[in-house]
Amino acid sequence: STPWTNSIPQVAPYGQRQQVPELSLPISSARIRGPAMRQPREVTSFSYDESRNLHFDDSSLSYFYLLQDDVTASGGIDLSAGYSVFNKRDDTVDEHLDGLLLALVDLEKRTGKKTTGDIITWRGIVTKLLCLPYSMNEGFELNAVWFDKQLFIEENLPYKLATQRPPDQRSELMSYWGYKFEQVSTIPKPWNECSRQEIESRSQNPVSNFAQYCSVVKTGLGDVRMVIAGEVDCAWDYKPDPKDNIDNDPKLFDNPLDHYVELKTNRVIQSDRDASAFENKLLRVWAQSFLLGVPKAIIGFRTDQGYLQTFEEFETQKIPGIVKKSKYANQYTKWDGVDALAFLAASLRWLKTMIPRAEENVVWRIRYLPRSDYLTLSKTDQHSFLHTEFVKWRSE
Ligand code: 0WD
Ligand code: CA
Repeated sequence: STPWTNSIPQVAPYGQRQQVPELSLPISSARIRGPAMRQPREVTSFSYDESRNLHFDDSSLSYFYLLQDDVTASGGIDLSAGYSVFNKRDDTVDEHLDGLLLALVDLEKRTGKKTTGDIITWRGIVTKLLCLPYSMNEGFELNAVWFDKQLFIEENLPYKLATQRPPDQRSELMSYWGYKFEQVSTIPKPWNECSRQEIESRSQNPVSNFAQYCSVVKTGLGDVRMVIAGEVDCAWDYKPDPKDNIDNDPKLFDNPLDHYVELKTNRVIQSDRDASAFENKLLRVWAQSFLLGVPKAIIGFRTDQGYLQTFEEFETQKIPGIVKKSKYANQYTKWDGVDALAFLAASLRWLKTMIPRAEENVVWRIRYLPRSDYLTLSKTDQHSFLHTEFVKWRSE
């Protein structure tokens, strides 16, 4: 393996530094070997409805329902159907960490306990760090703030909006195919609670991406504990009722995370090049599912014209091995899950130690410039992005 894998970055705890610390972390040498990922545990969940209102329940959770025969018999399902009536959320609206923080207020009011963890953020942010050693063409900016002895991290949306190239018609359509696939492969209630009518008409309504179901999990890597929230596309069968889990015997525990599924679409694989592109894409699929403890991804394969041809299940834990053994991806593009996790461990520890925890409510900017060798950190004069209701609750 590579020479840097055993080198631990020289990051002294902030308080021990006399000089202004060099606030940068080298991507290619920052590796902490071996810290174990804690098994994620769901602490709560919440839903956005069709009007983007929040509910602290599972109302927007969907359930997988798609038969291979339905896909094959029709000669492929047209994923462009209904594109002209797509109800698309305006993603230039900055929601910060609002949904997650309000769900924590709800949880903490119910249980009377503060949710512990060093870092609180969206799963998508952690995915970016986990994939960074193999996604060095994509820049990003994050904002971070210490509050109530916890480090909150969000995406710096203005940077994203200013740097993303305006989507062309083709990529808009392709992203619609992803949402359409979610619609044709899910039903709003578990199968045994759905009428035939509900099942058969599931793809009749206009597609919308307003409604979302999110799971909030506690997890951790090395000595950094995290609370992360991420969107879960659907449950495979059902979600266990917490009331059925009051028995504290771990052997009897029906873990809600075990039932979750990530949905994705990909072009049908017809060449070695397609296979290698797919294996690169599996990095993100693995990363986002792994972080939340989602055991299964279902990939819908579609033609270049957007016709769904087939779908296939991938076990999250088997994805790194599939890519490692494959002959398609070459040694330069091949990713390694262990190395990606080693970088994540180093970067989380770096953030936790380098952002001065005594300075609460000061916003720090974390930057990765495309193709650069470093993650960097700088102080801003912005005010905290945390929802006022959360701040008020935690200040009581
Ligand atoms: O940096 C992020 N991840 C952001 C997340 C930036 C701004 C907003 N959000 C919100 C999302 O709207 C959602 O409410 O955070 C919540 C959960 O996000 P996540 O699970 O952390 O997001 P990520 O892991 O990046 O993406 C998961 C899915 C995507 O599906 P695919 O299969 O393409 O990975 O969440 C959706 C998207 O469908 N998604 C969004 N939908 C609308 N607007 C957005 C967005 N800004 N970000 C992710
Ligand atoms: Ca998805």
